[in-house]
Amino acid sequence: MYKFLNEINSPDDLKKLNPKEVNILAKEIRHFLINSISKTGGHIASNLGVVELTLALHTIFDTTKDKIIWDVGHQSYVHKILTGRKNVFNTLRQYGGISGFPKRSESIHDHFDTGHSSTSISAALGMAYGRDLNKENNSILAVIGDGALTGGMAFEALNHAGQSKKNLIVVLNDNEMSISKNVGSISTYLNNIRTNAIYYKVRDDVENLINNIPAIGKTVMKTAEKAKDSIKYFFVPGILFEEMGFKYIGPIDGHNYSELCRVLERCKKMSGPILLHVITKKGKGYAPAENFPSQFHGVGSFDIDTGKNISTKKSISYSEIAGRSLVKQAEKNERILAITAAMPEGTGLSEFAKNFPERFFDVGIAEQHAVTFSAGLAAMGYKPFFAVYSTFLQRGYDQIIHDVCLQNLPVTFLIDRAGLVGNDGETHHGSLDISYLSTIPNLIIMSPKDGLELEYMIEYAVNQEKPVAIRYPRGSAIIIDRNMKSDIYTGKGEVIYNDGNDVLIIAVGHMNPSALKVCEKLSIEKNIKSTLINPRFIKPMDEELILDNVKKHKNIYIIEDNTKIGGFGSQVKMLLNENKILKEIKIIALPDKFIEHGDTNTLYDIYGLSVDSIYKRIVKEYEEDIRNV
Ligand SMILES: Cc1ncc(C[n+]2csc(CCOP(=O)(O)OP(=O)(O)O)c2C)c(N)n1
Repeated sequence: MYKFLNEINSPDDLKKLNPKEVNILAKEIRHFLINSISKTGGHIASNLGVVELTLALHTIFDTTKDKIIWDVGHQSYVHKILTGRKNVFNTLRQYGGISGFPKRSESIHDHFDTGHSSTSISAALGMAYGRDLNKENNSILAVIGDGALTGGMAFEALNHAGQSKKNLIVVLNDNEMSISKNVGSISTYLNNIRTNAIYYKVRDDVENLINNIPAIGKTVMKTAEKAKDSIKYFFVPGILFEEMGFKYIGPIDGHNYSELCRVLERCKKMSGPILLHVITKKGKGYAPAENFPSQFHGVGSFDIDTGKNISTKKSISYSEIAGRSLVKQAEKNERILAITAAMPEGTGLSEFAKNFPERFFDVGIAEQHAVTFSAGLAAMGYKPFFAVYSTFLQRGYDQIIHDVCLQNLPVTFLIDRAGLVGNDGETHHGSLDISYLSTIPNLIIMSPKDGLELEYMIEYAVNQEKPVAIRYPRGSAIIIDRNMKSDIYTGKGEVIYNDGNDVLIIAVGHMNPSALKVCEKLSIEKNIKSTLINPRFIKPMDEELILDNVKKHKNIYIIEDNTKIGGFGSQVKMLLNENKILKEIKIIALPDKFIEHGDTNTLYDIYGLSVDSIYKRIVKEYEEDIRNV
């Protein structure tokens, strides 16, 4: 079907093509990407934007020895296609298939695993030092987007790299977008360079002209340079990077393959740290993605003609409930503020941003800054709510401890995507947060059993003068009982099912709806009678409720979608130990490993957290227990 793509099985095959053929190949790759991602879902817009850039990188460099680090890594699909993974591309992000991010375990062409943003320059610089210590000779490149450049790590790395004088190429892929429109002063700065690109061309021509005037030309230019700051700042694009010790090259057209090859070849021969500024268009070549790059950042399966999502219409998500509840609270309390680190849509904050633009802050991909920024707002008497994915909050760990909890400031963390997130896999699962948050003094940690309870918890948080964390999962919200009134203000957990004392289940957060089904099934199919507790509070735990019920039961299970180490279950075990209660507690939780990518239902099944697997385990152990009595 594809004249050139069919023959591409490694970068060596690409190197056989002439520029005209590569331009046809670029079209074929776009067609292939759109078709394939329309079925598997994935990060389409970013990949359509880097087709020519990736082709040029693989033409000029040899990734069996040269190292390219893809920041975030969501834009590495073209790289995957060119490096021998085209024939398994239909397995992208599926369980057992290839990952949506670079993986060293997947290919010799992947040199560093990514998923979280802004790491590439640090990793590349480390590799550059390693290369030189080894006395090796190869090129090392970091490909970083303008969005990822808003992350603090990127600046720390630029600061170090600029002084290091190491041979290192930073390719800045500037498409003016993060997931949403990019924010911040660096973004404005890049925008100025872009809009002045024509002016710089004129400037180069004038400079050449003056230089060529016999006798005085060079002197005139030197004098101009000496008058430094004002003139130089006016004359040199990318002066910020130059002043940091980089050689700035650009801006160049990121969709012009031949130009890219020419410039990359030049960069390859230069020494010291180089910043190559490349301008691309997110979604290039597919109108719906070009027109709506945010919506096409990450997609499920979609109809190619219309661009419409074809997965079944889901009910309201936890993120939407969180966003709407916060709007509701903010209407009553003008001290409520909302903060996001570049994820206004994903975290459900778009409506808040629209309703209260002056009380909404998108700080860029800067979670650590977002936490301390929130602490500052709280210190001024405000009620900041930082909505953030569980996995990305890991970035702000010390800030939660040092800047929020140590000072007992009333910042609320709305922790979205807690638990397994599915196809994005290892780098994105929110499987550690109960463990990493529970150790922090002063922090109230809650997890709602359903969408309705999430609303109550947000209202509860508004009324606390302490730090609060509320963790909830990705996807459609379940409502167990619309009429259920919450007595959350008592600070207590609740019994949500009780038809006897054969088995006790304590389920954290959204494990409750599954546990409820298990209880009903146990009763109907096996006549095993059970009690189900929703603890609501992970910390401080409702010790009384738990101890009372533990005493009444023999078969006790704790279910949580968090790693078993340091999770809620291990804290209950500690509680029993401290109270000298010698009872076996069985923890159904995630194992101590990084969980791979795949559909969440498949993963829940594999790791024993689906209704079916919980039910089977309890029945098996219960029946064994009866036999052994
Ligand atoms: C630490 C962290 N926070 C948030 C994200 C979510 N995220 C994934 S891609 C992205 C935007 C990246 O923008 P940019 O680097 O410009 O790449 P583009 O998609 O525009 O090519 C964000 C915010 C992340 N991957 N890592």
